[in-house]
Amino acid sequence: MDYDLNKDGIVSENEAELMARINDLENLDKKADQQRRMAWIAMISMLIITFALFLPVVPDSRAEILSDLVSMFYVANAGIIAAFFGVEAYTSINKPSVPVVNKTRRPNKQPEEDIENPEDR
Ligand SMILES: [Ca+2]
Repeated sequence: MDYDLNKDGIVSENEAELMARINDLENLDKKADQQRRMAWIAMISMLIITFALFLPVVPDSRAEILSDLVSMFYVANAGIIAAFFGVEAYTSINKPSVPVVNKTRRPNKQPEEDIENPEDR
């Protein structure tokens, strides 16, 4: 990735900070995608194993042997799904998903901002 955004040959502190922030956001995005994918796989695999056990090709004896394993599988996958929703709820409470800057921007504040900036006069 090119860190010299304005192509002046120098990576300034602002550019480095901005790129670090962009990298952090991209990593958070990838992490969220991965967690969402894991939750989907956990849900879908629970459905698949349930249907697979009721297929006629699976003998009753094998289903009986697997019953302990399958019940553990359900608990583990339910744990993944619960953790996913728990983390989603926790992070949405503690920090806004949308940057605060966008929420507090008020277009009717323009005249006051001009007064505050003496260079504009
Ligand atoms: Ca630069």
